[in-house]
Formats: sequence, C-alpha cells, structure tokens
Amino acid sequence: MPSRREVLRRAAVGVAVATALGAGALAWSSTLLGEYSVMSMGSGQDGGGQAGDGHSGHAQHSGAVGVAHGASGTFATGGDVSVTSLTADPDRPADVEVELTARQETIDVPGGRAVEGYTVNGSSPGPELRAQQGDLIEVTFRNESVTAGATLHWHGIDVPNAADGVAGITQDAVPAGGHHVYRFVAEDAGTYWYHSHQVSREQVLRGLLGALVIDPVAPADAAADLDITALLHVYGGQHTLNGRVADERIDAPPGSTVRVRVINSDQGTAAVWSDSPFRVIATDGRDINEPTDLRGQRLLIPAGGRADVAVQAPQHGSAALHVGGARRVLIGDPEASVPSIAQPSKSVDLLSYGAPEPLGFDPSSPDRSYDYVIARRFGLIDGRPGNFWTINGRMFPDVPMFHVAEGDVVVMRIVNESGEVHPMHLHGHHIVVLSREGTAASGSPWWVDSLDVRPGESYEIAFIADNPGIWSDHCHTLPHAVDGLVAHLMYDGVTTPFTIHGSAGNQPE
Ligand SMILES: [Cu+2]
Repeated sequence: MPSRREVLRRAAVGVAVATALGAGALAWSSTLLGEYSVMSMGSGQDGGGQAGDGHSGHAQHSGAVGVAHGASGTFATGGDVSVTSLTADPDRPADVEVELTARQETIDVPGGRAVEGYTVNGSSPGPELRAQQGDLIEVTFRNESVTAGATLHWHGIDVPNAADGVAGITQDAVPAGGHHVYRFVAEDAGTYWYHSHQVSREQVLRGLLGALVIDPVAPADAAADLDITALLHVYGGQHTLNGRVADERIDAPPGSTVRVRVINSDQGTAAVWSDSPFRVIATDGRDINEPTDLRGQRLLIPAGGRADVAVQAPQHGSAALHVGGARRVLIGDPEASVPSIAQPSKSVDLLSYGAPEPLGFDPSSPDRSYDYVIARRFGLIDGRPGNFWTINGRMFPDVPMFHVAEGDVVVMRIVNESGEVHPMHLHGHHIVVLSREGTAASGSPWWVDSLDVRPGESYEIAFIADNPGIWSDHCHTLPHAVDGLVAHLMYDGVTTPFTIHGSAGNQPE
C-alpha cells in the first residue's frame, strides 16, 4: 500500500511526464528532466513477439503515457510487483555476513601518491569478498561520509532485483549516516566485482569498489594450484594493480598453474598478454569450454569485464603476465628479473576460442527481438548541450524500453554506428554471443555481462529473461552512460517506487 506521500509523488511525476509528452516526444530532449521514474522513459517496445520477424517492424508504442502508474496499457502488466519485493528468501539465514563501510576520504595509493576519493572499509579497492557457490551473502552497507549518497551494485552477479543497487531504480541512494542491507544467493561461481551505482561516473572512478569471487562447490578440472586476483584501476592517472602502483609477484613452484582473475574496473578496454603461453579459462564469471594455449596474442577485457587466465610457472625464472598495459603479474621465482615484452597486435577472438557446447536454451526462435543501435548526434539532455549518444535514433530519456515477460528468450542486435567502442553491460542477466557481423560463434559459448562493441561492429546476442525486475542496460564507460547511453529492460508487471532526481538525490550514472 503506497503511503500518501508516495501517491502524491507518483501523481506529480505523472503530470510532469504528461506535460513533456504533450509537447511531443522531442520535448524530452530539450527540457529539464526534473524528477522522473525510469518507467516513464522512452518509447516502449515489445520486441516483435514472434519468431521469424527478423528485426524489422518492431511495434512502437507511445508507451510513456500514463506510465507513472506502472506501464503503458499497451502492455500486459498483470498487476504491480514492486522491485522491493524481488528479494532472496527473507527467511533463509545468511551463510556469509559482511559489513562494508564507505567513506569519502584520501586514498593511500602504495607506490604512488595519495588521491581524494572513496574507500570501502578504509581502503580502495575495498576488501575482496569471497564466498562459495550457493551461499546466501548478506552485506550491510554503511555510508559513513559520502555526501552524494552511495550504493553497492554486484557487477556480473545475477542478484534478485531488489539487491541490484541502482539508485533511483532498485533503491534510494544511502545517505551519509545511513545503511542498507543487500541479500543475494551467489548462484554462479566466478569472478565479479562490486561498485557504487550512485553518481557512478564519479564514485567508481574514485575508488568505491572491490573484488568479489565465488568459488565453485566442486572445483573444475582446470583448478589451479594458486588463485589470485588482479584488479586494475587508475587513480588520478596512476595505473594500479590491487590498489598498488607496483607489479604483483607470485611465488609459484616451476610447473604450477596460477589462475589470475583479472578485473577491469576502469573506463576503457584492458589488454592482457604474456611471454609464456596462457589460457583464457573464464570470461565474466563463466567457464570457457576446452580453452587452448595462446601465444603471441593479447586478450582484450572490456571496461567492467573480467577474465580468468591460467598461466604456468616456468622451469626457470618468472612468467610475466602483462595486465592493462602498465602493470604485470610475475609468476614463478620471486627473485627473477623479468623483461617486459611489447603488446602483440593480434587479439584473441573469443567468437571462435574453445570448443562448442550446448547453450541450454534455443535462441533460434526468440520470443522477443530487439535492436540496440548506438549512434551520436548534437542535442540537449537535461538542458545541457552536447554531442550525445543515441539508441535506435533516440536521445535519452526517449530511448527504447525493452519489455520482456519472465521466461522469454530474447535476442538483441547491438550495432555501433557511433565511432567509439562501448562496453555494453546488462544487469541481472548473462548474455551469450550468437554472432558478430553475421559470422556465427563457433567456439566455446561466449557468455558475458560486459561486451565491447567496437565502431562499425554489430553483434547478435541472446539471453533468457529469468530474473524479473527493472534492469539497466548501459555502457560501462561511465561518462558515456552519463551522456545518455542507458536503456532498460523491464519485465511485465514490475514497478519501482523509486525516482531519479527526487528528494533522495538519486543519480545512478
Ligand atoms: Cu560507451
């Protein structure tokens, strides 16, 4: 039952939306946004509904009218399910309990100079969280002093929507002095990370983040002798590895295998390469089937993405795994001096790497087919002029709303006509790459939550809509998200009571 205040607020949003629409959809891009709900964004689409309709003729609905109450009447909403009710089992006790406290303060950067930013439990990166697959993780997040408010988003973990941590969609930003409890079951093993999703451009850039690793219940055959994390981040121009301006040295006996979990928490693509053969054993928390040794090639990891790489310690000296261009993980004899090697120009193509195996679902006759065409043009967003990103020819917030129903198989064609690379990140789901430029994937299923789409490229991806909620689908070069490269996936019948730019000061990007 919404409170009286809530009802009034919703009504106010409805009026604001209706006013903007009354002046035509373009009015969105030339007026100040004020407070709004993501449910009111853009033109609703239903994805064509049937197999075989290709990508043309997507139904275009003037879906924004009246959406302050949930969704356009065009869509079967089946009643209101608030995002706040989409939680882990509230009666299940936690297996792992963690307290994380964010502060706005000076970050000590060992090996470099201190910078102003944000810490979690006193450092940046914050503590690495580690749990086992199937654990219910309960994190009590306290904001001690982040004046703009803060949240935690669990990047790559398909959490219940209420735990997604996006200010203005799944919660209000936690104000300084406040706290918020996140609960989710870590269903999938793998390498993930957490970061604020409030003013994320600023807060992620300045360190409100950390690593999160879920260990499998039964270690796979590829289990390594040693397992280390290599989190990349740039603090005020200083390239760090696990928060330090230094290489990591791993004392590993000759012939032993080291699993290096590379986490790219930066704003651009990171390259990984080595003078020794290495294997890519997982991308974005999903194992690669039958990975093979790579020599003389680099692996590119999108902003926000992760890759687990296996490297064998050599018989003599140390293997050097270059991560992110400026830092290295040195594996073997910790006393050995190791020369740097130049970055190879040839990139591993994950479209054909490893061996095929069943996807577990059939994307050949999807329930929904959507386009996500990225381009760019001059205009105004929230009264601010600029050369902004567009999605399917429309500028934020008049961008598409991708409607789905639980159980749908969804295919999306992502096309980049904008001239810059975009690491596209869908919350709450893992997507599998079907094809690039019409060339079908032929290697291991390439599962990702963060996918670099380079200029001129087009990808066809697929996923199962199996996690109800309202989910952001945005570029993880966060300044691009600020400039409008954000759309949403909305499940029929799901609503949010939260708003952006309201009294809670929510600014997810
Ligand atoms: Cu981008």
